[in-house]
Amino acid sequence: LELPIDDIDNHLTEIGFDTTVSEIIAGLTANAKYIQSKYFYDKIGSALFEKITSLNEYYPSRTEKAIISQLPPELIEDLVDIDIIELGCGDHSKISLLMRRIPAETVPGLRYFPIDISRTALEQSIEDLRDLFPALKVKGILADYVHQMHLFPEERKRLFCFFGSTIGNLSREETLDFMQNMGAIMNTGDMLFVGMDRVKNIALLEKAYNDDQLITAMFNKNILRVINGLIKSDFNPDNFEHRAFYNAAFNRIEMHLEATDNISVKSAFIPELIRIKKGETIHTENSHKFEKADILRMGQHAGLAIKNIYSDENELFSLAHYQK
Ligand code: AVJ
Repeated sequence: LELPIDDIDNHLTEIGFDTTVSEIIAGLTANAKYIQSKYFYDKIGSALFEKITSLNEYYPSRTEKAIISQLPPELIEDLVDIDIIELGCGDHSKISLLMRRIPAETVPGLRYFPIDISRTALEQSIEDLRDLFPALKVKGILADYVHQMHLFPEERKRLFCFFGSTIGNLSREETLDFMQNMGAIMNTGDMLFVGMDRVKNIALLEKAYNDDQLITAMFNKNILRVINGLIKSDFNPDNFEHRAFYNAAFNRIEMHLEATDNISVKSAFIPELIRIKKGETIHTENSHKFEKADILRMGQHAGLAIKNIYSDENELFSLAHYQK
């Protein structure tokens, strides 16, 4: 199978700028204000997130990496002549750990398709992967993997990788829809790895989103700069404080930006001002945590078999292995 190398297919144009603008403005003018967390990841946001992943308090990344490095050899041996499709590649560190385990003679038979809505993240991933594994065929897909599953290549057996507990950003309902859609597009033999952060001690969870160096606070506030660029608005991030806490009713960390004053913001796309009262918050992220029962239910809902759940010894984090 020959693949045009060296490129990124851009499918974001199919979503359209108008949709993006009206989606953002709808969130900012709603009763309970919100910004979707996918807007965190511009160049600066992606760099800040990468910094978060190496913080002492932020256990998920290093824990998941350790789990990937220790996947059983029998599983790795099966990864021959397949397409590896990574949803939301972010930085390439996790897929690199997996690739490093694959014998060099097998690598030319693999194709790697990172899919992300961030061009920066894609370009960086592709460049780094090519440096590390010159024999690997790589092609980036610039797209929203939740809504554009029809773009996944389907000529060969596939391993879908959804690392990093990114799935935790979806609502419970969206998660089930996502799993059901994945189950529907997967063919017999296709595999799905999903990284999931687990329900645990609340103090440990809250500390992971309130680090001492305030990097998470910067990451949270940066979303206002991203929004300023997209809807031509004049948010001043200094008018907001970072809030992150565990919501036990929903098993999730919530991040908010709390206004320290009464604020009015203008956007070039709407005539009226966006008004935010002192103490009011803009909800920027939900990061759901999963019980073992959730992991099993998600497989059942998708019509997928649960081959295994790989976890660290403290069950801080799990990598679920589903298969059709
Ligand atoms: C990339 C979505 C997994 O929810 O933990 C990190 C993002 N937000 N610190 C998460 C994040 C604040 C992260 N995910």
